[in-house]
Formats: sequence, structure tokens, C-alpha cells
Amino acid sequence: MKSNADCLTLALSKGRILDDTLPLLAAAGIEPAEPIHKSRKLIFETNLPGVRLLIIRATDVPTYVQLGAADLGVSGKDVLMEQGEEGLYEPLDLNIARCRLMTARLKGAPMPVGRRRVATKFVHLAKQWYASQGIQVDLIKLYGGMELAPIMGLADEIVDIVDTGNTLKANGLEACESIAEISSRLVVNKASMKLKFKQIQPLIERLTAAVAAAN
Ligand code: PRT
Ligand code: MG
Repeated sequence: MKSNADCLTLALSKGRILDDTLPLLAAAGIEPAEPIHKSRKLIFETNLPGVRLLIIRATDVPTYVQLGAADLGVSGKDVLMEQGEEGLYEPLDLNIARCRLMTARLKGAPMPVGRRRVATKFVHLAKQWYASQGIQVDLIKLYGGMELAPIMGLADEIVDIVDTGNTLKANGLEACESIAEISSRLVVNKASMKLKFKQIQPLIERLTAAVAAAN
């Protein structure tokens, strides 16, 4: 295998972002050497010599790119905002996996009085947003299934990703305030951008064209 210095490594979020990312990569001329979905491998060679793909958890992508274990990555803006974006350039909005970060409460629930108990996996984002609104909160960190928290009386409201709104509706909740519009972004390690500019710049240009063509 080639050394890191010769290779260009792209970290891709597995799950729903991956399904939207692969067609964009294909349009930009990058295709995995074997079908990703049929494999349990985590590293894939591509049709381009020296360009490889890592398939990792969405929340791990910024870490790989920030620390230089990957040169580029595709990550949801929610994850980037939650985890911090130091050491990263964000040259391109890929306009995929679009959704909103919102607050939600049980349908018809009265506005909570006093400190609000808020359940979320986005504790940093939520803390900042409620502070900006002058609302005092106690944040409860959960790792999934946030909708359950208001139903079971664990929290007054949640902060979560909303797309169609079907998940909220199915659980008797309604979206309240919109905190941020989310889409997935191309991120680049700052040192890689300098050291591998000749390889990275044309890739950004081809992806930019692919995004424009897809919209
Ligand atoms: O599985 P893992 O813990 O690694 O991560 P994950 O489950 O968060 O990953 P995954 O594959 O779901 O992808 C998450 C990323 O996709 C997020 O960081 C967003 O940037 C983006 N995205 C886009 C979404 C949605 N749309 C989305 N609808 N992430 C999550 N959802 C969930 C939401 O949490 C809620 O449970 O879908 C439900 C709401 O959808 P609707 O259509 O019912 O409103
Ligand atoms: Mg998941």
C-alpha cells in the first residue's frame, strides 16, 4: 500500500449520507473498486490510483479529517457544528442529506415554565442556541430515540433532526423552533490542503460541478 503522503484519503459517513455521496463522487470521476454496500470492509480502493475511501460513522468523520488520518471528508453540518470545526476547511456545500435541526414538544403541551429540561444528542449546539435565546435549560444527553424523552416525562422538549416530520408525528410530537438548516459538507484537512493542493483542488472543482449538475 502507498504511504499517506502519496494517497488521497476520503472519509465518508456511512448510513444515509453515503447513499447521496456516492453518486456525487461518481459524477466527479471517483468510483469504489468494489460495491461498498455488499462489503464489510472499511477501506476501499477506487478507480483512481492512490485515491481511497474510508467508510466510518458520521460522528467520526470530523475527527479523522481534523487529525489528518483522512485528507477529505463528507460530514453533516450538524455534526460539524456539534463537534467543532478547528483544523478544517469547508470548501463545498454538497446539498445532500438536507434536514433541519429543530426543537420539538408533545403536541399541544403548554410552554414549560421555569428552567426547561431538554433532551438531545446535540448538547453543545443546544447549549449555545438556548443561551442565544435567553432561555435557561437543563440539558440531558441522549444517544438516540430522543422522541421518547417528552413522552416519558424525562424532558420538556427535545432538539433533534427533522426531515419529513413523520417521526415526530408518529410519536405525538410537533416541531417548534428551527435552529439550523443542515446539509452535508465537503471538509478538508488544512495541512493536506497545502501539501496536496495539486490533487485536492481538481477534485473540489469536479465535485463543485457535480453538485451544480445535480441541482
Ligand atoms: O448511526 P450513527 O449513530 O453512526 O449516526 P446516525 O444515525 O446519526 O447516522 P445517519 O446515517 O442517520 O446520518 C446522520 C446524518 O444524516 C445527520 O448527521 C444529518 O446530517 C443527516 N440527516 C438527514 C439525518 C436526517 N436527514 C434524518 N432524518 N439524520 C437523522 N435523521 C433522523 C432524525 O434523527 C429522526 O430520528 O430521522 C428522523 C427524522 O426524520 P423524519 O423524516 O421522520 O422527520
Ligand atoms: Mg444511525
